[in-house]
Amino acid sequence: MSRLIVISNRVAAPTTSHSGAQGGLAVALSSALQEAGGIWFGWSGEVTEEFTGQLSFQRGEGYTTATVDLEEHDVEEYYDGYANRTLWPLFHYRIDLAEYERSFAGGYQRVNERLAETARPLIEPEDRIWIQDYHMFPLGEELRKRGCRNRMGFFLHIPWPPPRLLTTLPEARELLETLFAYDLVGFHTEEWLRSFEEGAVNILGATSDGETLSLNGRTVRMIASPIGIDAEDFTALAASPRARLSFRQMRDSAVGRDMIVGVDRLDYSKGLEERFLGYERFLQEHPEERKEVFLLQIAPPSRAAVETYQKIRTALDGLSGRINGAYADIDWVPLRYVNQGYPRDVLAGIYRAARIGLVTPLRDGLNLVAKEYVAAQDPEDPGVLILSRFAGAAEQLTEAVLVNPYSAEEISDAIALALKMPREERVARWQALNENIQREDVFWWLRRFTSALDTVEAMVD
Ligand code: GDG
Repeated sequence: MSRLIVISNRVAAPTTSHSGAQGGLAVALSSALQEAGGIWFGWSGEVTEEFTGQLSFQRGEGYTTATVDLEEHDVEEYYDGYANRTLWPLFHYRIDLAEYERSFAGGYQRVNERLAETARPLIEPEDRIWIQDYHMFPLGEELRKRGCRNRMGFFLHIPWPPPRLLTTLPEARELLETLFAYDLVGFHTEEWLRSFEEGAVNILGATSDGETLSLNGRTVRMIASPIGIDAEDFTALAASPRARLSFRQMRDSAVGRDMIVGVDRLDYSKGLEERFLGYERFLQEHPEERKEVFLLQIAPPSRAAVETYQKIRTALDGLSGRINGAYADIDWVPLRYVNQGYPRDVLAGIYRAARIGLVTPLRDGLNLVAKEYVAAQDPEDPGVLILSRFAGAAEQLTEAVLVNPYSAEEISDAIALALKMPREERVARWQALNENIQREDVFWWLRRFTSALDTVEAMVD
C-alpha cells in the first residue's frame, strides 16, 4: 500500500489520547493514517510575524505530522474570513449570514498557494494525496501547478449547497473549476453529491455521466461515502472506568428523572435555538412531564473571533435564561446549558446516561454525535435518538426518530414519543442503528474512499 498524505486545515498530534478533547474528524483521520501510514500536513494553529514555510515535524505511532505557522492576516482572511464567514454559512444554506469580501477570497487563495508550496517537497511520486474540507478547495490545483501528478482525492465534510445558492458567491465558477484538479471528490451523502454535480453542469457547462464529470479534457469521479466513528472503540470507551464514573454521576444528579442530552459545537448550523424552542414547547404542552425530565446541552464555544458566533451565544444565553426563569422550581432546573467541553470518555458516560439523544442541526454534512450516542448505549436498555432530517447522517440512520428541526411542534412531539417508547421498540430501533454504525465505521469510510482513489483513472495532463 502506498503512503497516504492527508492535508487538512488542522492536524492532530500522532498519539491519540481518548480522554483528550479531540473532535470526531481528528480521531477519524488519525485512525485512518495509523492504518495506512504516511504524513498529515496542515496549519499548526500558531501565528508567526512573517510566513517562512518552516515545517515542524512530529513522529508518532504509524504516521508523522508536518505543520506550518501562518501570518496573522492569513488567519483573518483565510480561516476566520473566507472559510468561516463566507463558505461555512453559504454551504450550510445561510446566505443571510455569508460575507462576501474580495480580501477574504484573496487571502484564501494566497494561503492555499503557500500551503501547496510548503507541502510540495514532502510528496513522493507514488504517494496518494487526500485533501480535506472547505478550507482547501484550491490546494489540489496549486499542487498540480507545481508538478504533482499523484492520485489526488478531496473529501468535503460539510454539505454542498444547491446551485441557486452557490451562484451568490462571486467566485462560484473558480471554486467549482478547482475541483477538476482532483481525480476523486467525496461527499457524505448522495444529496450533496448531486448538488455539486448540478452546479458543475449548470454553472460551468460540465458534462456528467452520473459518476464522473468532465470539463475541458479533465475528468473527476464523484463518490458519496458517509464518514463513521471508530464504533468498536467508542463502545469500549463507554464501558471504561471514567465513563462509568461519569454515568453514575449523571444518574445520581438526575435523581430519577430522564435526561435528554445535546452535544454540539456552539454553531448556528446545529439548530440550538430551535432545539431550545422545541424543548420549551414540550414543557408547555406536557405539564405532567415537567419535573420528570431535564435537558443537558453541552455546547463548547467555537470560532469566537467571528461575530455571528458571538451573536448566537448571546441569543442562547437569553433563551436558556428565559426557559429556566419560566419553568424552574426550587428543586428542578429544566435546562442545564453548559459552555465547556469534556473529555471523550466522560462524554461517552453522559451519552449512556441519557434517555434521549437530541441531535437537531438545521443542516449538517453528516453529524458524528448521533453515531457516538448510539455507540454508547446499553444494549439492554438503550435510549432513543432524535435526529434532524437535514443531517447527512439521516440517510443512514433511518430508525432514529426523524424530525424537522425548524418545527418546535415536531421536536416537542418527538420528545414525548421517545419518553413513552416501550423498551422493545427502543431495543429494536437501537439494534438497527447500532448495526449500521458498527458496520459503516470510520475504517469502512477510509477503505471506500481510498479504494475508489486507487482504482480511479489517474489524471494525465
Ligand atoms: C464537521 C461537519 C461532520 C463536541 N463537544 C465535545 C466533543 N465534541 C465532538 C463530538 C464529535 C465532534 O466534536 C463533532 O462532530 P460533528 O460531526 O457532530 O460536527 P462538526 O464539528 O461540525 O464536524 C459534520 C464532521 O465534520 C465529520 O465529517 O460529521 O457534519 O460539520 O465527535 O463528540 N468532544 C469532546 N468534548 C466535548 O465537549 N471530547
